[in-house]
Amino acid sequence: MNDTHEHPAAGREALRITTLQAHILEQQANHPGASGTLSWILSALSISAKIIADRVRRARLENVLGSVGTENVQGEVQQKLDVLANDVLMRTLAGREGVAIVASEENEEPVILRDGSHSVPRYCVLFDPLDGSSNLDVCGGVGTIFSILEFQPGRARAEESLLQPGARQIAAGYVLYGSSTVFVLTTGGGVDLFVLDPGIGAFMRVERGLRIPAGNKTYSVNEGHRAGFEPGLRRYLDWAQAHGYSSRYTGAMVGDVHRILLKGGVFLYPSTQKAPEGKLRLMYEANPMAMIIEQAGGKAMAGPHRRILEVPPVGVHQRTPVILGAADQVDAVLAHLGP
Ligand code: AHM
Ligand code: MG
Repeated sequence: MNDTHEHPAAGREALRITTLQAHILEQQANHPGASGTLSWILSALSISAKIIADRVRRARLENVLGSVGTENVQGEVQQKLDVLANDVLMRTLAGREGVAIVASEENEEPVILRDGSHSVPRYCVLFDPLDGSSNLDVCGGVGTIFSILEFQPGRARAEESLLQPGARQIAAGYVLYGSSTVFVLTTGGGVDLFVLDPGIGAFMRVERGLRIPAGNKTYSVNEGHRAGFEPGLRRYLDWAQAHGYSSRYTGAMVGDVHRILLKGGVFLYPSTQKAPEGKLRLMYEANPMAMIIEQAGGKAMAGPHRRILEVPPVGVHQRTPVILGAADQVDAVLAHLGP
């Protein structure tokens, strides 16, 4: 008699143990034509995240806090760990056959690793290696943000492949180096959450298909810039304060977006009189976060009528205003803005 029994974990996601690596292979199996190239790139990003997490944790002990005394292409002071994290990502991605071009906040020009004359698709990987790095000196949360686009062979200049609107992203994600290290990933079929188990050195899947909750009366914006905000945004802040809203702002977009993904609310980095395009970079900050937020049921806008994902890119380091979060909370902001 055949008396085999199905283990309860076969039917219940909560009982399964799934690493990021296994998750990536699972996703690949759902796309029968997939070459596995993208999976290799995601695995390089996961290894980079583990190395960077380790460096961030030991930064004070190894005396790698503080600035290197140089500025990046944005004219911002580079922290030693910005440079270190950038180097880790460059070195892991350089070894992956499927990566054609790498573009980073820390490099003025994209790095062309390989051309596209190859039988399988190749990809462009764009990233901010250590977002919010000024938080490092005070042990605050920092993160890595990445965006993956398909390389388009046959263009006059290889770099032109990078200038695709965010709606064309193949995958996007971030890693938050906080009280634990979390990896958030979307490949266009929802948003999944992984936590690094330091004991075994693997990212473990802890949640699938995240949805941003509605009804959280919290906004996240640097109110120190209020005097330079457009009148509609100042009206929104007055309205929110009169209606019992709270304010939360960590100074690292990754930390603020992660809170909003799990708890709701809205994050803003708007245009100001001094910085009409805002501060955040479209290609490796706003676009990947916008894809994640939309995949989790939220909204991500560059202005009253334009999704971030539809902003036409003209340069790798261009900036964009950002309003993103739970759909109800983004709508509340938009309702106060001018036409
Ligand atoms: P960075 O990429 O140089 O770290 O700058 C981006 C960061 C975001 O993480 C954060 O939301 C913002 O800058 C904070 O800027 P501000 O200090 O102007 O509020
Ligand atoms: Mg940044």
